[in-house]
Amino acid sequence: MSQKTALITGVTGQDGAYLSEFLLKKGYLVHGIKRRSSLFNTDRIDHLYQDPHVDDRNFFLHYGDLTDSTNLLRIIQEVQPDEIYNLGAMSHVKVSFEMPEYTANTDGLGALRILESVRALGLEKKTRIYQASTSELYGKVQEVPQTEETPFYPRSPYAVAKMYAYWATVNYREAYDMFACNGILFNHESPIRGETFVTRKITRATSRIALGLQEKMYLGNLDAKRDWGHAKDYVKMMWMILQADEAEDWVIATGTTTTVRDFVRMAFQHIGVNLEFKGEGVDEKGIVIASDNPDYALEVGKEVVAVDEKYFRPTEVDLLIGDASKAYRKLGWEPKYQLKDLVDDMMQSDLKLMKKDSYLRDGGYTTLNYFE
Ligand code: NDP
Ligand code: GDR
Repeated sequence: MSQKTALITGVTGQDGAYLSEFLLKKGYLVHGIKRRSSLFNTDRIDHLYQDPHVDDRNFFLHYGDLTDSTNLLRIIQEVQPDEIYNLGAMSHVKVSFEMPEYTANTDGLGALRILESVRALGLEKKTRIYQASTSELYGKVQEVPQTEETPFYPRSPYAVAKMYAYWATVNYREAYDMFACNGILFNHESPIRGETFVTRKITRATSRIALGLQEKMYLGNLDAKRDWGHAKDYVKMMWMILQADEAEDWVIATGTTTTVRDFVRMAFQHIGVNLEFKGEGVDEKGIVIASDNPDYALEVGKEVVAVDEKYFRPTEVDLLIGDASKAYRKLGWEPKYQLKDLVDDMMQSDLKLMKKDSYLRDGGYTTLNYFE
């Protein structure tokens, strides 16, 4: 079988990084689109980087942006991909309320630009397209658990933009017989999750509190429930979706849901600390009630979690829990990670990373001001 070529938008993101490594291991030629930025933005894929001056490369990066049609068209023409994974997005739900137009342009029209480029280049029969759709489409609870048939009710500019992309994907499949699929993925996390998503914010802050680098963490809605899986399991499913016999839309989820509050408890349990939550609404606090790990001893009675309403969203998604039985049945979906494994993986990694910060602090290598 000849070597396949994949093009990944959002290659510098959490999923882009895991998917690149996964596809390279499968023997693909992998091309990724990265944005120009004033600082290096390739931390997550630096281990895959190959010197452009050597032969036999299988990983290539192109500058580009989902808001730039001609750039996308040119890259797709050059690369002639067998598979495109459209993972690029302004992916933060809360931020989308502050940047609704940019979010619509990138997350909504960006998907259209990819689909239309493939069609304009006459690649409809060659190129298979994966669209990164999301459980945020379900928004306000209509039914639980959520399946491929559950109606959508988006609750943020992000979800509204992703809904446009979802239907554009379905429409191009039906109108032009393209192999274009939506993966409706529920939240998936990892040690390389962006630091402002709630799970990573919690594991990072818990580690910093344990090491005495920070006093407490401030969070928003502790009652929100999410179906959290591990990104490593989920990128494999993106690939399987494009290897299926037919182009379809798929829910990928673990089928269990947990509150933000319980995720915090689990992160502290990892370091041998038990928390109790007291109070209600903005007055709710997470207090240490027992601490039995001498490495990370925290004083009993210490307040380590507080609520700050600035993290509340104008419209919230209260409860997500997915039913991935179609993917279990037809694709053989079998996640390796349970929630506890995910929390342990993230905590181990963040404890290591934050220890670096404490060594720097103890060594006196703190940031200086430019004019001092
Ligand atoms: P990240 O936020 O980690 O990564 C997003 C990627 O998109 C980054 O590489 C980012 O570049 C890039 N990007 C942002 N804006 C643009 C733009 N205008 N043009 C081109 N690239 C852009 O997201 P994840 O890896 O977590 O998610 C991948 C995709 O899956 C996203 O589309 C997300 O909406 C969707 N999704 C994610 C879920 C999750 O739980 N993780 C669940 C369901 C869907 P840079 O690094 O320069 O910022
Ligand atoms: P989400 O992820 O909005 O589900 O979108 P996020 O981790 O941002 O929020 C999950 C839930 O936690 C609540 N929350 C907080 N969230 C953040 N970020 N910061 C806080 O301090 C905080 N406190 C409580 C939120 O209100 C929310 O209910 C993610 C993204 O990856 C999307 O791109 C993706 O489509 C969906 O998951 C599925």
